[in-house]
Amino acid sequence: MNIDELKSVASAIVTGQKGILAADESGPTIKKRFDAIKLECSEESRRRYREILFTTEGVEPYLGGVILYDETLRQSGADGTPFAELLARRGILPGIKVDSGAKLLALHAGEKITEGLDGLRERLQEYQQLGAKFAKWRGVIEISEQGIPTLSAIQANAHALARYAALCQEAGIVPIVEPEVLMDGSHDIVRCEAVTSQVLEIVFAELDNQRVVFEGMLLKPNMVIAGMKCPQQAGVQQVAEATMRCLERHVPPAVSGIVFLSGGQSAQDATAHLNAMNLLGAHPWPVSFSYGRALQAPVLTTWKGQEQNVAEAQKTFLRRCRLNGLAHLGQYDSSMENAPA
Ligand code: 5MM
Repeated sequence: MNIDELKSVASAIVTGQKGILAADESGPTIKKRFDAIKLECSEESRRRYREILFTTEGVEPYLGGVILYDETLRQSGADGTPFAELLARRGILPGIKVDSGAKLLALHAGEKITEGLDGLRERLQEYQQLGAKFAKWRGVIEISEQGIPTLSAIQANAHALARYAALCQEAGIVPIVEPEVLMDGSHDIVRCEAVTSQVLEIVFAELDNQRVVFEGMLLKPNMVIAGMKCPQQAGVQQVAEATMRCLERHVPPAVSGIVFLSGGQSAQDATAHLNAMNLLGAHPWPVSFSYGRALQAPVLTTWKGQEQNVAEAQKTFLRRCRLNGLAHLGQYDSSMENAPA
């Protein structure tokens, strides 16, 4: 492991206005997204969709990295250039999702554990040869009335995240550690902050136990936000303050960057929250984005799977990248949403 190299890759991803496009939807997830626009989900339609995103002109200042799925890392653009190379040529680092998904945790009704550690050392070597510079693993923590999350489920997920991160650093790949406290449910923002705090505490203790070097990793957390079914939804400022308070208390300053997930927020909310956090003043780490749905949902509804909509879909994608890049600097304003492209 070369710590300086890991640190320089991690920092490059979040430098300036940059953040990450999470385009690592697994087969079932991308099918769900295509079903919503009534598009057949085939290897070619998935390839074409990712090509539209990756060839959008002008996104370079705003994207430091793109997270790919195994299939996508092996796919190429129309001219035969592998996607990883196509992105790297534009100065956008290719990354890879390496977990194999959240499965039911035994003896823990309603809770999940993310799997994928078996054979990971060997897979990382192959991914590195295919051009991946960083990786991602997502642990999922649900909040519900019946004593969920349990301490043991949090510990199991934190341990898996730490084992994954250690294997990545051993292979010279920057790990993105994603412990996602889901925003499904009716819990309020106070409960979200308490659970997120506990999760981050345990995750960083496990990372430390496994000797993960904080400077050579990125954290991909949820924002502290009320559950989608909670009658009291918090305002933008409240979300920003609670999230930054929680992270500043529980995330070591040595971590190279924070790249939030959007978790089901609307595209505009995710941008507004990021902006408000960056307006709160200096933080110990760059505070940026690693959005999936908040970058892609408007693109999919514009594209609708039809070639005649490609130019408009790319314009939509560029706009969301640019607005989130501005939010990373605290320079976004909601009036920009209606300004001409
Ligand atoms: C893009 O979606 C990623 C993969 O999801 P599945 O494993 O369920 O197919 C997902 O991990 C994503 O990177 C994060 O949840 C962040 O995406 P959002 O949409 O929450 O910003």
